[in-house]
Amino acid sequence: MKIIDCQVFVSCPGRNFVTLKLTTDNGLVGWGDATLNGRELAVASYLRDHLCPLLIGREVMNTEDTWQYFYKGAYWRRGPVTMTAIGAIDVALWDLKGKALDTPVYNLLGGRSRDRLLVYTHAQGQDLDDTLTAVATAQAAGYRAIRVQSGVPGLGKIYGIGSGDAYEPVSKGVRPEEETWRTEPYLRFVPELFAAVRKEFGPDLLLLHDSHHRLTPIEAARLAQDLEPYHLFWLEDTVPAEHQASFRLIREKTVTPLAVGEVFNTLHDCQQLVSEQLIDYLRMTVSHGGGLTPMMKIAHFAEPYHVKTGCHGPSDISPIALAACLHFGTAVNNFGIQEYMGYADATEAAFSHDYSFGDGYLHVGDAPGLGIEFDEATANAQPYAPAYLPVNRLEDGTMFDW
Ligand code: KDG
Ligand code: MG
Repeated sequence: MKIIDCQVFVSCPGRNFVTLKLTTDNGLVGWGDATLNGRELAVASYLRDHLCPLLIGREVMNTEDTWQYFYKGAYWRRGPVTMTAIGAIDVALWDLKGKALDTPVYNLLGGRSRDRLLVYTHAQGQDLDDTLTAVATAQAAGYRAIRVQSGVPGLGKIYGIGSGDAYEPVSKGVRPEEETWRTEPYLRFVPELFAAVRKEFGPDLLLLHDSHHRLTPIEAARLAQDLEPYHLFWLEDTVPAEHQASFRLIREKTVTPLAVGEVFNTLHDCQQLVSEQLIDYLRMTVSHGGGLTPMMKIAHFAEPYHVKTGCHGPSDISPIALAACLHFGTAVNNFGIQEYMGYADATEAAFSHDYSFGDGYLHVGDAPGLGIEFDEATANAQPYAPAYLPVNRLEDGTMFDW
C-alpha cells in the first residue's frame, strides 16, 4: 500500500488549522494535523515543498523507517516546524494503517490500557468571583479536573483569560497584541485564588494551574510552596522550559506536582527532566512531538521514572491531533491526564469524530484508524487569516515571556 497523493489544507473553520491528507493506491485516505499556532504557513510550506514530494511512492506500513527518513534525512533536526510537519505525516500514516487493518489505532500501539481518559478543562475569569463561577460551570458540565486561571488585581489582560468558550487567544491581523506583566501581584494573588476555590469546591475536585513560563526558578519554588495547602493536581510551565536543570531547584523546595513540555518536540528536550525525576507530568503532545512513533518511545522511557503523560490539547491543535492523543493515551500505561478545551462549533462542523466526552472523561471510539474525518469543502470555504498569540512586556518595556 503506497502513498500516491499528499495534500495540505490551510483553512480557518473556527480558527486556523493546517490539515494533511494522504491518499493511497488502494483508495484510502489518512489525516494528520500540522497546526502550529501563529506559524501555520511555515509548517504548510515545509510539508508541501519538502516532505510531500518525498512521500509519494513510500510504503504506508513502514512508519518507523519513514519517520527516521524525515528526521535523520533532513540533516537539520528538531524544532517545532520540522517536528510538527513530521508529526502530521506520522499520524496520517498510523490512521491509514488502522484503516487498512480495520482496527482503531490504539490496537496497533499496544491495545487498551484503560476504558476512558481523564481530562481537564479550562475555567477562567476576569476576577476571583468570575473565576469561581467558571469553575462551578465546568464542574456542572461534568469535569473532574479543572485548570483555574484568573485576572490578577492590578494587572491588565494576562495569559489564560479570554472571552468565548473555545478560548485560546489569537490577535487577528499581521501583528500580535502586546500585554504588560508584573510577577509580584501574580505571586500574591494565585494562592488566594486557590484558597477560595478549595473553600468553595472542597477537596475532591482536581485543580491545575498554568504559569506559562513566566517565573524564575526561585519564584516558581515560592509559588509551588504557597500552593501546597491546596493540593494541586499540577502546577504547569513555571519557568521557561529550555533550561532543564532549573527544575532541580524547584523540585527540592516543594511537593506540588510539576508539569512542563507543551513546547517540547523531542525526547532531547526532556531527557534530564525525566531521568532525574524533576517533573511529574510531561506535556509534549503528539502533533508537535513528531507523531505517534516517537511519542510511544518517550512514554516508555518516562514510565520507569514515574513520569506520566499530560498531553497538550488546546483548541489550537485540531481534533485530528486530539484524536491521536486519545489513541496514544488509551495505549500507554503511564497516561496521566488529557487537556480538553472543546472546540468552536465551526471546528466541530469541519472535523467529525467518534471520540466523545462524558462524566469527566473522553471516550475513544472503535472506528478503524483515528476515527476522524475532515470535511474539506466546509473547512476550505473558511480561508486562513493571519493570527498570532500575544506578546508580553514588563512595565518598563522589557520583552518578556508570554
Ligand atoms: O498556542 C499556544 C497555546 O496552546 C498555549 O498557550 C495553551 O498553555 C496552553 C495550555 O496549557 O493549553
Ligand atoms: Mg500550558
